[in-house]
Amino acid sequence: MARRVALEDPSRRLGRIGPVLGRLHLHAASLESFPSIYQIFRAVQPEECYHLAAQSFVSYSFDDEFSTLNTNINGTHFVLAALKDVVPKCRFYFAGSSEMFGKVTEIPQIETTRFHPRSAYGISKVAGFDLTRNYREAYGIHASSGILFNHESPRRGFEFVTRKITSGVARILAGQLNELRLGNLEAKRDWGHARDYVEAMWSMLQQEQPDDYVVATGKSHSVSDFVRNAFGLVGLDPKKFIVTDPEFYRPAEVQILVGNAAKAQATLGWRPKTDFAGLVHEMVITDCASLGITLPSAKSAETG
Ligand code: G4F
Repeated sequence: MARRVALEDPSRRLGRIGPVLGRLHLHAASLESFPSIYQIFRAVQPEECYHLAAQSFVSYSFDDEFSTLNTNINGTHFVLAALKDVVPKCRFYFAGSSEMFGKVTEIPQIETTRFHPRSAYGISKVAGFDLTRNYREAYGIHASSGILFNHESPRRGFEFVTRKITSGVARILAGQLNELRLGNLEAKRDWGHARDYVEAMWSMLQQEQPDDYVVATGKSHSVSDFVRNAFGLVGLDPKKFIVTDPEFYRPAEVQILVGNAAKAQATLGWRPKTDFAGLVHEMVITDCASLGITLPSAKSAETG
């Protein structure tokens, strides 16, 4: 499903899924329009529905709480309500988030860890998670939530810190940038590869019973660690380029996230295949290649 504005300008708006566009049938609809979602369910009669759409940039949710809450909460409600009416047998996946844990009450976080979201985005994901559980319990929908920790890839948006760093490294090498401005370097995240995490999503919908699962690597690294690894790969000294800028600090920060995916491992047989060093390497190498810079393909030694 894609908004009409995106369908009309695919090279700009859908560029990141360019390589698979030919294998997809995109339907015009908007998360903000219940009728448009309803019509798609009626036309497609899907067996599985992966609801990943959202205003997903945490930082932006501080600038515009209203549209984040409206789109994310109503959008999830619209999808679930339409699914229940039109295709109640359709299996449903909701993209929950480790941001729901926010100011964490235990380390590592598991499915039963109490939620304490720290942003409108996190709050909207808790609401979506509760809606999903309630549709499962009240209406018998096969509805599951993945509580996914940060998952990255070379297709990550440039505003997220991982891609900001790896694209920054490439631009510094290419002589297009001489400093990289970042916010809180001490924040820690459990970063995995999106490629691995979509397998967990799919796997949840193949189970007989719907349920909720943490999907994480179990290892946490700071933003500084990510910087050191990415710059280290190309032999640059980050101290010469990184500038901390208050503009990129958040009014309420999630300091540390680290998940325990034991349940996903036991029930789904899921394990991440790409480690932190492999992820950083793949992102740096891809961003460098896009600017015509070739790096050796050997994996980095993980630091930090
Ligand atoms: O890359 P981020 O913007 O991702 P964040 O906020 O952790 O959210 C991502 O992961 C969630 C899962 O936990 C998803 F639900 C969500 O949709 C999204 O995909 O920021 C990561 C960390 C933060 O602590 C932030 O304060 O990096 C810190 N950071 C430091 N400097 C920065 C920057 N983040 C951004 N975006 N830009 C900076 O310059």
